[in-house]
Amino acid sequence: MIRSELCTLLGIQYPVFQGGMAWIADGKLAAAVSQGGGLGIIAAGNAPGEAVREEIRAARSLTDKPIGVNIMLMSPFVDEIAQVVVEEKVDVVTTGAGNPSKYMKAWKEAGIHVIPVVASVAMAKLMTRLGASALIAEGGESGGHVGELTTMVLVPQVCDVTDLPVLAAGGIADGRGVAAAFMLGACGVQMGTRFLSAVECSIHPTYKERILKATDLCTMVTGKRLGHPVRSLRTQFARNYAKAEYGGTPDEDLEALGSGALRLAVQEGDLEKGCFLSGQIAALVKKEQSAAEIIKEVMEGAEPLLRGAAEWVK
Ligand code: TUI
Repeated sequence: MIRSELCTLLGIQYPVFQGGMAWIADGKLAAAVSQGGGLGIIAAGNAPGEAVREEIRAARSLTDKPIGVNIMLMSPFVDEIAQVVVEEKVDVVTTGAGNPSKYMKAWKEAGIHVIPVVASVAMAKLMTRLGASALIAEGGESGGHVGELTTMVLVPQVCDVTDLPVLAAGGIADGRGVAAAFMLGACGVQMGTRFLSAVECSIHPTYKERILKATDLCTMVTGKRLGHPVRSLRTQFARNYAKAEYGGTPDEDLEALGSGALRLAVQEGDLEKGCFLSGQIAALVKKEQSAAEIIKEVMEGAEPLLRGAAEWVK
């Protein structure tokens, strides 16, 4: 069984986080992941504070294990969500798509473990100085909002500038990815795309089917021109968006094209107008399974690889 300092720190069985996927990671999915021994994370996304509070309570009704909330820092509701996580005494806050500095003191005083996603060495240093409990080094193989660096390049550089536990994210969906992440210096992983196929993940059947049928070149990045690069499945929507982006469509029209697109993918399975966020590793996601089975399979898959690594040394 693979355990690391993250397990002791957070009181979890396996050093596996489920990524905070906007519109997708609700209380039900998070509770299933936590019950399965990982850390389930509710995504606040662009939802208002009270909606996030309801999901936290839903998760608490399903599990007594630790639960996290991911706060997307570009949300218009970020201030009220920052307060809700304190009032609801969540165990862990992860942050994404920005700099959480101004909230960290209050979260720490409330006894919350703050574990930011960092996409650069500078952010890793800053978050270490401000008292984060651990860091998530997320490479651009991930779905959703992406940074410049790959997981392979980012993880060892982040490990070099911090004494905190580091989780690797982006491009991990099986035991090989976990073993590789540990070799790079990480002591845990965060997976998003792999959990899209979880039985407890309530996305539209079309979304699940597209993930299960995905191949190696199935994703693309759009949104660079507006400064919010996002990785998604190469659907009709993504192709149209890219055409508009590189064809001189005005910024306001481009914003309008993207507005509501995450919800349309997740709830309606709308291939024309929906944005189906996915990591590059989708092709490795082959069947629907419970969250608990996913965690067990991935972590048990890493064990023989890590044991066998010694064979390379003559
Ligand atoms: O946040 C994510 N992934 C996301 S957020 C999201 S919702 C969204 N909707 C519309 C447009 C954009 C996003 C969908 N997927 N991952 C974590 C992540 N954080 N990746 C990269 C970063 C990051 C980037 C810059 C973290 C910190 C950062 O700092 C910038 C600064 O302020 O210096």
